[in-house]
Amino acid sequence: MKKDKLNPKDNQDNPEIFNAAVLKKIQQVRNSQPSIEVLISGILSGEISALSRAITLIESNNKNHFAKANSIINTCLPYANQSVRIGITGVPGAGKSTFIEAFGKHLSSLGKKTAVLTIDPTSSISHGSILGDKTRMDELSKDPNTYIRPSASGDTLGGVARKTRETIILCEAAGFDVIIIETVGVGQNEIAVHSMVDFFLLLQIAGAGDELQGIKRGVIEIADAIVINKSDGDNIAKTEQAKAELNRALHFFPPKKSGWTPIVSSCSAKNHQGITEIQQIITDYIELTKSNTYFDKKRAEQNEFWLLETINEQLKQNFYGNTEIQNLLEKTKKAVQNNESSPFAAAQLLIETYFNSKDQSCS
Ligand SMILES: Nc1nc2c(ncn2[C@@H]2O[C@H](COP(=O)(O)OP(=O)(O)O)[C@@H](O)[C@H]2O)c(=O)[nH]1
Ligand SMILES: [Mg+2]
Repeated sequence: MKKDKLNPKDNQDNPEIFNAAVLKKIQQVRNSQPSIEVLISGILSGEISALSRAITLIESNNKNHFAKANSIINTCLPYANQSVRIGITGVPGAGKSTFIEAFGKHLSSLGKKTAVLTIDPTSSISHGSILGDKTRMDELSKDPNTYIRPSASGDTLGGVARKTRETIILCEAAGFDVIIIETVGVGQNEIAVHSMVDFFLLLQIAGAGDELQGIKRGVIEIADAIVINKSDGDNIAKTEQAKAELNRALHFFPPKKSGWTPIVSSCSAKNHQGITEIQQIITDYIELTKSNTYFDKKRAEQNEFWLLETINEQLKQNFYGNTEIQNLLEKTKKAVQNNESSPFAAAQLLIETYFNSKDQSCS
């Protein structure tokens, strides 16, 4: 049998050979990882391979990658902020991906560079296709002006959202003019996406009923435009009716801080109809909010939100990841269930134990 130099068993009698082979392998892997400087200069000159590698560092849960990712983001930050960030939400099957394909193609024809990021923490559960899902956006992915990046799946919403936000910064530094974030409408997602975009678009389908579309009052309240998709064939009449109903409903909402009145529109993403009108709505919004300073104010508020959100997220992770707390929490849960301790007293005890364990690890 042939000896495998990388197999320790085959090299027991000659550890030098084994060590040399391993060292060479490690060296090769190290050499294939570009330095932070190379990644940064690649991103700033719009190289997609550098951008993709840096995003992979952001998405990594490896502690060694955190510092690298942070350093890249901080260096790129002064070059970011120049884009228009658009959030698109709607139930699975509403046509978000089809719409983004049509919209992205249109933007590309105007010479604009678009990055499409998707947030879908549910994808790890459903493992893909719902109602003829078009997540791959085959046509758009071939467009040289467009970059499509699905989110890291199987993470917490907070984690996915933070990584997406950092990815936005890198895409902007790489020269993308428009950043589109697609998210599945499940309530919590929209709030996270709303706090990272300038314009929030809700995609609906006519006649499905609010219940089926999972549309909560809160989502309509944060939408800057509600677009009824699939306005084609037999659906056109239903779309017009739905538009009228939505317009009536919107009258009952208080005016927005942005000074913008939300617009109800329709399109057929499949037939590429109504797309230029939607782009005009977004352009009008950006013009208005830039002239009344809301645009910059909102971005500043979003930065503050993410500062606090990140602190909350990391404190929580550190607390629940602490082994002493994990053991105590299991016991405490039982005591609380059996009414042997009040939830508040038990929480207090857990938090004190956590801080004591931190004090000890610092001294
Ligand atoms: N008739 C019609 N079908 C559409 C339209 N847009 C999307 N679809 C179809 O609806 C299904 C779901 O679309 P998809 O873009 O994957 O929806 P998503 O889950 O919201 O991203 C697919 O079969 C699409 O071909 C449209 O404008 N008209
Ligand atoms: Mg989709």
